[in-house]
Amino acid sequence: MSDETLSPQDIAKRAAGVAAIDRYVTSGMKLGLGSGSTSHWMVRTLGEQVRAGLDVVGVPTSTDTAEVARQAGVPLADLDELGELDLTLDGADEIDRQLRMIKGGGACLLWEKIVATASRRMVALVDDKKLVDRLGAFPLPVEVVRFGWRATQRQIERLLAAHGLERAEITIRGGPTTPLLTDSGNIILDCRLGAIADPDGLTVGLNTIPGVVENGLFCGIADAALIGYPDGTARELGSA
Ligand code: A5P
Repeated sequence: MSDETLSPQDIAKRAAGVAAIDRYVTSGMKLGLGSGSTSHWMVRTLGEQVRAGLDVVGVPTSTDTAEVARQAGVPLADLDELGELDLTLDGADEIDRQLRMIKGGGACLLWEKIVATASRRMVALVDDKKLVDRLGAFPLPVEVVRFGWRATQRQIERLLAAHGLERAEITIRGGPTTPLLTDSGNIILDCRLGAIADPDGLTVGLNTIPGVVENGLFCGIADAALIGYPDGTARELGSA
């Protein structure tokens, strides 16, 4: 894709996705392959390197990424065949300076968290607009089972109120009649919170609610972030 057809944010995403391969990937690695447009730049670049002789195997974090990887010629395997992965490279919707993230804008948070935590290292690939002082402007996705989802939503509202977030607005992604289903067949509740004072406490609390499968707060998971800029450069935050 030529630069004329890309927005400055897309150029920044491409910068992070492309630079990640050169910076972090070496032959023999078992890789977690993230989801979303930034990760797909990374997967396509990985495919070019595989065609040039790089020997890696990837575990996709969504059916979409599996398709992009197949088209790019990246060898894929099942997570349970590979055991612990060397590295996961994945995007994010927001990231703070402690490398805590909101993920799940593409509804892939469950597989993304399973794959990231099955990896020795995780590097977030983001454009510069994703770096925030405080998480929460991006709606927090919470994946819940379909059975009794309104009861689960009420429990989430109670928990949010206990975290000082009583004005949170929660919507079911896709709407109640045609909800979006995740790759695991669950639904997503998007929680508009504004600002999250205690992401570490909130992620633990959410995951204790029956019916919640996983939430989009990723705390203590990323080792570093590679931040892309519209001038085509990328810089590391943290250390992988
Ligand atoms: C997918 O569920 C998300 O976690 C993505 O990683 C996130 O939405 C980032 O997407 P972009 O790279 O397209 O901004």
